[in-house]
Amino acid sequence: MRITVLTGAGISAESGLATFRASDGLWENHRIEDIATPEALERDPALVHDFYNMRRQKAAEVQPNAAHRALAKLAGAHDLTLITQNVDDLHERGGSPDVIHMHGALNSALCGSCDARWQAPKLMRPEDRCPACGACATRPDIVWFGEVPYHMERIWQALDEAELFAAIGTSGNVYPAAGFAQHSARSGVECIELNLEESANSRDFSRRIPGPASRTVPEWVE
Ligand code: BJW
Repeated sequence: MRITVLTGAGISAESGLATFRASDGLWENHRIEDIATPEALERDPALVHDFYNMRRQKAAEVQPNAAHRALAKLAGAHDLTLITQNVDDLHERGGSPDVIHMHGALNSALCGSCDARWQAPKLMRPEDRCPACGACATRPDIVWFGEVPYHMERIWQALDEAELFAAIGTSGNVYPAAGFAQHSARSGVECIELNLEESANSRDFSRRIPGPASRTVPEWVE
């Protein structure tokens, strides 16, 4: 069966990574909408680098959970396209062979001048220089608000070819990902939501499986 799965911060919550919109999901009193922008990097590069340095360090300390591992198992049994909004590498470390990171990756650095990419060091600093062109314009390889998410062509194709779409642990607040269920439902594709709570777009799903991902995802995959 052709299945497309979208994951969000909720799938990594039980591994110990904070979600964005929970009451404890703030960064030094900043909303994610105020810090995850190119303008924020320009305004206060040290603050933005600190945010991603902290998250890179935390992501390296935690382990994939049963939900990440269950999706790796699903890939072995079906034609699965796994899209994540998450910038951690827990899907890869949980055994998933091919993960589409539509919002980028913490372990990658990007040159804002020449678009070169390289392995991010543990601590990125505003004064770091690009190894390719030498420009002092390095940034985390993350898709911020107002920027175009990565791999969109491949994603729309996977959505159009899927027989089943599932969204796991995402609040449905951020587009274009928040529109995937509606897009799929309009083509008659069955849409399933696995989430601790109702999301902003729960109405677009024909079935909801409530509960923590570490329980619901392995049960759903079985
Ligand atoms: C559990 C659980 C457990 C917890 N088990 N579940 C007005 C209308 C429509 C759109 C716009 C608009 N104004 C602006 C826009 C566009 C904008 C947007 O959507 N803004 C909104 C605020 C309205 N979007 C963009 O700018 C995007 N680009 C774009 O649209 O380009 C145009 C274009 C698109 C396509 C083609 C061509 C052109 C870019 C968005 C970039 C988002 N970046 C971020 C930060 C960077 C990454 C990072 O730092 O990590 O990505 S924002 C942040 O939100 C992050 C996440 O990936 C993303 C989604 O969050 P997520 O994963 O849903 O987390 P939470 O915390 O919100 O929810 C957690 C969920 O888990 C909850 O539901 C819990 O219940 C659940 N949960 N524990 C199961 N144990």
